Amino acid sequence: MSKTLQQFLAEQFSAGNIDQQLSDLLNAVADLSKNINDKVTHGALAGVLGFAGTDNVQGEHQKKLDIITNEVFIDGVEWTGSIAAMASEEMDHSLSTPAEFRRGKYLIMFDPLDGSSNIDINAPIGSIFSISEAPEGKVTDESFLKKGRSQVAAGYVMYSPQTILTLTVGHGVYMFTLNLGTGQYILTKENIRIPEQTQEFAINMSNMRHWEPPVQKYVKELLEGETGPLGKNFNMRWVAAMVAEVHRVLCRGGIFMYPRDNRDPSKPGKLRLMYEANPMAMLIEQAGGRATNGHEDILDLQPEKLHQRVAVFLGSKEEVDRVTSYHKN
Ligand code: AFP
Repeated sequence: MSKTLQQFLAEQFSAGNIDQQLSDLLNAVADLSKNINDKVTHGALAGVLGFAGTDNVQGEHQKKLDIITNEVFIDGVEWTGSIAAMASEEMDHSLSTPAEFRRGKYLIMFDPLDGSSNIDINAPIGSIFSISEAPEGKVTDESFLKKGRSQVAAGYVMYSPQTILTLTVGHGVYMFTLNLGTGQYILTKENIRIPEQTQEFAINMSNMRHWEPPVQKYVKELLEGETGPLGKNFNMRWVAAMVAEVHRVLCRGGIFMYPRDNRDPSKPGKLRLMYEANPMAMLIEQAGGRATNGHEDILDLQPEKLHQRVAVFLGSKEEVDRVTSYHKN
């Protein structure tokens, strides 16, 4: 009989890997993702496509689904009794659990819909979440600013041909496929390992002239293939949704890069540390890969702002080690 997410979480609880509050929170995230999946798959039929006419804290034009999915996340976790507060790409500041609900021991951060530019062209999108322990007493934005290595759980839901929830609670990486008929998430991949070597890379090549020299050098070597120093040919992918890139890396290896570039020195990259890079870095390391900002492991970075950006190099260890070493020389 196939194992459901609920069964998996009950086993993790029995093994002492998670407590009841974390189990309840993860079950709630899985449930709310089904709501998001329903809205995403109905698209134009549900009138959820297009721009909302507002901007988020990043100064980005929000899509209707960005706002809708943010509300779905808030409504889906605030009542669990598992969280003290939450933070989101779509909210300027963190939100403490309303007084009507029991305060829990965890903080949750999320990008409710990653890949917004893919929404209106029916390309892959996803939700990313990160969970850590809350401090005693009042929670502020600063309470969230802990190194990624302190996360207790991280994961994403990818909305694509299949709806797949990928999760780690610090003891390996597991994937669950949503059975639309029964509404259950079924375990379909376990103890995922990323091959140390790869012949596949992902980067937005249109930004090449803005990259720093180590990235210019590395990508040039990738393009030289077997005629260059790496001695093998590489394939390229770019899906424009981090969830889809990370999913591919977990499934078959590869290196995904979103480096800092010289366009805007105030923005050391496009991706956000707290609710994109950190949760993905936990998944990648738990699967035997590596994730750095070009200089050090992402999980060891001390956050300074809730919405700060970071350069990201993640995936097969051999290639992430290589491009990171180029930053040292
Ligand atoms: P949007 O949510 O604005 O589409 O950005 C998605 C993202 O943050 C990340 O998921 C992608 O890997 C990356 O940006 C794509 O960036 P480009 O639009 O520069 O290709």
